[in-house]
Parts: sequence; structure tokens; C-alpha cells
Amino acid sequence: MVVTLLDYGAGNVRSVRNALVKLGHTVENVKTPEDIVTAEKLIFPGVGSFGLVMHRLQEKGYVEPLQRRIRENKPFLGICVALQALFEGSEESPGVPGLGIIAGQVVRFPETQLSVPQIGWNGIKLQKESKLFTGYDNEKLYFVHSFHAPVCPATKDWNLALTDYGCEFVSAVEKGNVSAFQFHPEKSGKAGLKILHNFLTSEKNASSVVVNTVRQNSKKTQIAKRIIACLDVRSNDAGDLVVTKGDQYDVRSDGLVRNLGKPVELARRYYEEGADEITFLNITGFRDFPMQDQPMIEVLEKTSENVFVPLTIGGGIREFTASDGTSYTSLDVASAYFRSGADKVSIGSDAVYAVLEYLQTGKKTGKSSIEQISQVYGAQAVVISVDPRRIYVKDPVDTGHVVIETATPGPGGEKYCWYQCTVKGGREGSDLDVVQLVKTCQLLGAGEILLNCIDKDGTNSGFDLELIAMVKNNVSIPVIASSGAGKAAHFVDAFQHTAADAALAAGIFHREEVTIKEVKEAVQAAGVEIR
Ligand code: 1PR
Repeated sequence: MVVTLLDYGAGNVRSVRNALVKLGHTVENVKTPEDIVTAEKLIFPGVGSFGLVMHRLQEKGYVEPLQRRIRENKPFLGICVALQALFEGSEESPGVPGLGIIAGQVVRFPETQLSVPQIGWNGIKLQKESKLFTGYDNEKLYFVHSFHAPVCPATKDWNLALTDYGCEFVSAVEKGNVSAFQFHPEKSGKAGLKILHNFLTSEKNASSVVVNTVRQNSKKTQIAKRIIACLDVRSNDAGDLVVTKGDQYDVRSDGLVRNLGKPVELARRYYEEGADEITFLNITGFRDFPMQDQPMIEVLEKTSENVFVPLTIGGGIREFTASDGTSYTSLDVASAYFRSGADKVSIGSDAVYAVLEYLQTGKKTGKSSIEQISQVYGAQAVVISVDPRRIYVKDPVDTGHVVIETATPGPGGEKYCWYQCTVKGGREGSDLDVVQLVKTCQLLGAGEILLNCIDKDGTNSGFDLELIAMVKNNVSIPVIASSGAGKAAHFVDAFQHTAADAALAAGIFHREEVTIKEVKEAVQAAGVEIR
């Protein structure tokens, strides 16, 4: 079948396109407003903020045709912000009118104990029978958003599924042939592909009236803790792009860069084994300019053809002037990655520079990579990769930094330490501590923290729980625990002793010491919610 995609050039719609191709369909883009009305099946993947989406639709003259298509009950599927766009407006972009199909306003998640944005795999409670969920077996689906459609009388006829995250919100709507999901089916693994398949193959509903038989699961849904596989990528001495792995960031063994496999193949293996997310870090990105480093773009393009869980890319997200004088903003670099299949970008060194600049003036410039990318793609697309190392001190006073008393004393028996932020893969230190960094990054618009630890990296000795707990206490955005996992029990520790939202590992997975399945079994056996 020919599926029409409403791609207005805002971000990663490659994943939706790839999912449709994988399901055997041909994808065409909307080229004129008329295409919106005449398309047989229309998919609208919303990317970016509510205001940005509506602005682009207005600009291209798509608002009226969309309203008409929906009024005429022609097959329509909206994803993420596209569900929100069906409403009259959103707290995210006050004063910007939505499509106005459903009465009411989209609102921000309440400040609770839970991290905002909601990033991860959550359940749904189906409210009525729907062909879209034929064969669906209560699997968790992937969500990433800070704003949601509240359950209210105006949504009653539309509610297809509800989800709990601090409050109950509308996670899917359907009326006749018009449907929209807050979750991302194209990023929800095999369960998501099945739902997309159902949308594409279901016959048209003759009328917009639906049978309102409440079906199943009214049990509260819970977000799962995520298990992430990380691939540190760089060129080896023969010039091949390889997955490598360091010990405390030293990736050479006997003078040569360790080679643990090919990025695209390894990523696919981890997807098949049940990884909730895959992260690629171009670890020499501070040196090589990524826009000229085509292999990383290619890695993303190829990976996203077969991997239907979220992909993060880090390394070299910063502004750059090439030798021919062409200037690239960090937004240009990030956009190239989003277009190639990334869902999130991870900023390392440049976040440290941005925070140092902010702390000097106390003023946002709007020009940092964090601000620029967050503004266009939303906070949830901006991860900060932190590379801290412990600085031990005998006395906690007068360091000018947030110091903790540690259960692991330093080499001279020091009982206190602070965490110094580094740049260029730990090659240079800074006078910034990890708490200053993460708090300021959140203020500048970051949506998630990937918390490495140089002291722990590659040691197999377990995560630095003191570091993770401290960072978690200082931000409300999700935190990914990273560095040091050596066995499944270490993941259990991370989730039982800290409030980490996800845990990431590299070495143990690459060396096949522990599988993702074993990690998940151990975590689940400990009573932690898992996918
Ligand atoms: O500074 O924006 O160009 O980004 C560079 C990125 O590359 C940063 O995210 C930085 O963490 C990463 N990086 C730079 N050098 C290295 C290195 O290893 N020499 N890798 C490096 C950092 C850390 C983790 C690792 C975990 C888990 N890798 O991501 O995968 O520690 O490892 P484990 O489970 O084996 O212990 P920029």
C-alpha cells in the first residue's frame, strides 16, 4: 500500500518511514495541501514543540486540509505532538491555536516525584475495542514527552487508551478512522510495528461511531526502568569504524584501539536481545568534525532501518567552521543526526563550556548548543553526557564545590570527594563540579542526563551509587546511570539504591559476559518494573 507521510522537515521522521518500509509499504510525502485530503492513509508524526508544529502547519497551508480530512473521517494517524495538535491549545506554547478537533488544552506533567519529561516504556489501559490493537498483548510502549492530554469530559468519546504517569492522561485517541497516539509505535519494538501494521491494513470504519465496550486492564500503568546498550565508536588504527571500549577511558590495549565489533551489527543484536535503547558515542567527536565524519551518519541510517527502539548519538555536537570556511551551528550538526535516524543527541564537552559561560554572567544567551537544539527539537531530544572524575579532599570546606562524604575513601584515606567535570573524553579537567553542571544544563533546556564516571568506566566494579544519588537529588529530568556494570546484580543495585531512571552498560554486553535478558530477569526478580 502507498502510505502518505506528513513530513514538514522538523526532525526524525526517518524512523516512521523505516518502520513503514519494513512492513512492506511504499511511502510518499505530502507535497501539496491537497495531498492531505486525497491520501488513502495519512500518518502525521509530530516532532518538536507544539508551537513549532502548528507554526509549520500554518506556514504550509496544512491546517484547513487536516481539519477537513478529520471531519470527513478519512484514515488518519497522528503520533506524539500530533495527538496534542488535535486539541485547542497547549501550555507549551500559550496563545498558539491547535487544530481544535478536541476541546481543551494540553498541559505539563505535574511536579511529582517522577522525572519530567517522561522518557521510557509505559503501559496503556485500553478503553474500547479497536482494530488498531488486534493482537496487542499488553506490551509496554515507548513514550517521550513533557506535556499530555488530560482526561476530561471533552475527551470521553475519543479516549482509546489511558496511561498513568504522576496522573492519568490520554495516551491514544480514536473516533472512526481518525486516531492518534502519544506513544511512538515506530520506536516501540515489535509491539509498535504490529500496531502500525493494524492501522495500515484495517478496513475503513463506515461511520465515526465506535462500539464503546470498555475492554481490559484498568490496573495502574507503570513506567519501566530502562536498560541501555552503549557503543563507543571511533576509527581504529586501520581506519575502520569500530565499537571500542576503554578502561577508565583508555581504549588502547598493547598500543592499539580495541575492536569489539561493528556498530550497525552490534546495535541490531542488542535490539533483538531486548535493549530498551541504543546509544552511540563518537568518542573522538571532539577532534573530528562529525559533519565530515560520514560513517557516523551512515551508522545511524543503517541502524534505523532495522532497530525500532530509540537511538541516541553523541560526540562532536557543537558549532564548527570547516577548513573551506563553511560554518555549522550545533543545530546544523544535530539536525543532520536527527534526519539520519537519531531520536536524541548527547552533548559532552560543549555542555561544560556552555555552563561555564552561563555561570559567568547568569544570563541565557539562547546560543548554546543545549538551548538551540532544545528550542527546536524539545528538551527530550537533548541528553547531556557527563564525564566526571573524583577529586578526593581531606577537608570538605573551602573547595567551592559540592562535596560528599564517601564510603570509598581516596588513596590517602581521604573521606570526602567532589566530582570534577571533564571535556574531550576526560583529557582535560575543569573547575566545574557535576552538581553545577547538571543543574545548569537542566535550566538551559536539557531533557536527560547520561551520567558516566571515569573512575568506574570499564572496571566491572558496579556503578558509582553515591554519584548517581547526588545527581538525582539535584535535577528533575531523567538520569541514566553509566559506567562500571560488571554483573546483573549491579543494575539491581542502581535501581534499588538510587532513583536512576535507566542504567547503561557497554563492556559486559560487548564481551558477552552478561546478556540484556539476564540483566532484565535479575532486575525484574528484584521487584523493579521492567519491559
Ligand atoms: O565531548 O560532546 O564530543 O562527546 C564525546 C562523547 O564521547 C562523550 O559522551 C564521552 O562520554 C564519550 N567519550 C569520550 N572519550 C571516551 C573514551 O572512552 N575514551 N567514552 C568516551 C565514554 C563512557 C560510557 C561507557 C560507559 C559504560 N564512554 O559511555 O560506555 O562508561 O562502560 P562500561 O559498562 O564498560 O563500564 P563530546
